[in-house]
Amino acid sequence: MTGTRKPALEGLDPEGSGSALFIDPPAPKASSSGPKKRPTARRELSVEDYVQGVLNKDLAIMSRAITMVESRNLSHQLLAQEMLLKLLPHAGGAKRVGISGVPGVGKSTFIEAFGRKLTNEGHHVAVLAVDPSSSRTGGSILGDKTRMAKLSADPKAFIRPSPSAGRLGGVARATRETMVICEAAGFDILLIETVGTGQSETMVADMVDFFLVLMLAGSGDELQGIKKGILELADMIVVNKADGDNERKAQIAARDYANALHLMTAASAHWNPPVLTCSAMKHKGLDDIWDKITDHWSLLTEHGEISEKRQQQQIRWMWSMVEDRLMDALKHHPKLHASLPEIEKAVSSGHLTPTLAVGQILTAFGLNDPLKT
Ligand SMILES: Nc1nc2c(ncn2[C@@H]2O[C@H](COP(=O)(O)OP(=O)(O)OP(=O)(O)O)[C@@H](O)[C@H]2O)c(=O)[nH]1
Ligand SMILES: [Mg+2]
Repeated sequence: MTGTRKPALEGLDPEGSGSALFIDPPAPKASSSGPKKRPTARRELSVEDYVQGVLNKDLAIMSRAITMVESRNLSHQLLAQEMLLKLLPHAGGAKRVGISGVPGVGKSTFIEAFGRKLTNEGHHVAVLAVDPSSSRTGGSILGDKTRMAKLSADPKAFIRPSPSAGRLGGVARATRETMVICEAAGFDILLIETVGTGQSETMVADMVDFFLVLMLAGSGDELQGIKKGILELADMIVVNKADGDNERKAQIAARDYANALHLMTAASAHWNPPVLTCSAMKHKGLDDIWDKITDHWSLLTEHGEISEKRQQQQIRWMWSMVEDRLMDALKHHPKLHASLPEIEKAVSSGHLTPTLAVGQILTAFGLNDPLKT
């Protein structure tokens, strides 16, 4: 770390490869809500305009700042990084909660109800999403804003759809940087929604303080279908749709999940992930869920675990970006681009050992082959 701004910005990826790969950044107009929206003539804003706008909680400028973060245009990326450096000292003040679950589990319904509960209690809630497959749905798993009609119109809430489809790393980077903007703007609760599919769940779990997994009661054998990894990520499991005829089934499922969790070693010495039930539709169980999240926050803060978790997340994130960028540079290296298929063929047919192939690849990339030095 040099402490000066310029070197920090030198690491930008000029082509946006390995990071922001957005086909069509969402227009700010479609995704902002709130009281300070102005019918802006779209003049160019300086870094300082963005920083001041965000700090003043100007939602229109905040939206534009997020668009800069999502852009693959190099000058936008430079501007965004400079802005983020200035916003960072003002960030970090929110509780960051990830919310995951299979399609149809009720994520949108839950966030609408839960978000409203929180804004009614005086919180400022930002809802973001990570959905790398979102091109399918036109840019967003939060496209179904009808399910969040009240929250969308709530002046204490800010809903931002997932960045358009791109590589998961790029989508996740934009979301992380958007979190900085939302926190600097004073949102004290961030809800990060993700689809219940392996990799994006892991990504989101690694950018939040608390990872909540919504589940459904099934036919009694749900534990067979549950992905093992998800139990390791979850800070809490909530069985949704515990209403009407389904209520009893939900209770039984909750007990089964609790038993399964019991067999696992908890990620934190101070927290055993609880299992609750709720009905997002009937607004039942939401208070208990929030109580658990705040209990978790207090306990882990008390033991210094939140700040440590965040520090580790930042470091892991940096390395994962380094890996992405290096792999990208390697695969697109002019000397390698053409020869990689041949090398792969030689390895698969047994004409070349993988170790020797690695040597060839590294040498072509300009690095030393350890076997030859
Ligand atoms: N009975 C009942 N139905 C619910 C509840 N929560 C959601 N639903 C219904 O379940 C369906 C799916 O809800 P969504 O909120 O769209 O689910 P989602 O997880 O956001 O789905 P995707 O956006 O497709 O991933 C809708 O028909 C909801 O009305 C609940 O608590 N009880
Ligand atoms: Mg949804």
